[in-house]
Amino acid sequence: MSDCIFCKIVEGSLPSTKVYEDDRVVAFHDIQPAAPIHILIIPKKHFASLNEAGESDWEVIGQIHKAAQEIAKKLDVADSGYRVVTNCGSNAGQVVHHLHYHLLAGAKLAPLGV
Ligand code: DGP
Repeated sequence: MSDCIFCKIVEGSLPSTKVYEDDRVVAFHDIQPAAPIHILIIPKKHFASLNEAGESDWEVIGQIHKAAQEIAKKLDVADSGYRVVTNCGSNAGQVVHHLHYHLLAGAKLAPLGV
C-alpha cells in the first residue's frame, strides 16, 4: 500500500534498523520503544491486522512466531523472557494498520491489562 509506513520500510524507501529478514517477514527496532528491547515483526505482505488475515496468511503468521524465537535468541533475551503481542483495532491501541507483532524484552514487564 503506497501510504503505509511499514510497506515503505519493507520496500526500503523508509529507513529502519533491521534485526531480521527472510522471504516473507522483516523485523526492526521500534522508533518509540516501550521497553529496553522493542522490536516490530511484520509480514512483507500488507494486511491491516489479525482481523484481516485470510486462509493464505496463517503460514506467514507462524513464520512471524518463528522469527520472534530467533530474534529473542539473537538479542540474548530468550532465557530472561520476552513478550510478543499484536494490537488489533482501536481499543487495543493499534495505530499502524499493517499487521505487526511487538517483541518486548530487556526488563521485568508490567502485567497485561487495562
Ligand atoms: P501499534 O500501536 O500497535 O500500532 O504500534 C505501532 C508502533 O509502530 C509504535 O510502537 C511506534 C512504531 N512506529 C511508528 N512509526 C514508525 C516508523 O516509522 N518506524 C519504526 N521503526 N517504528 C514506527
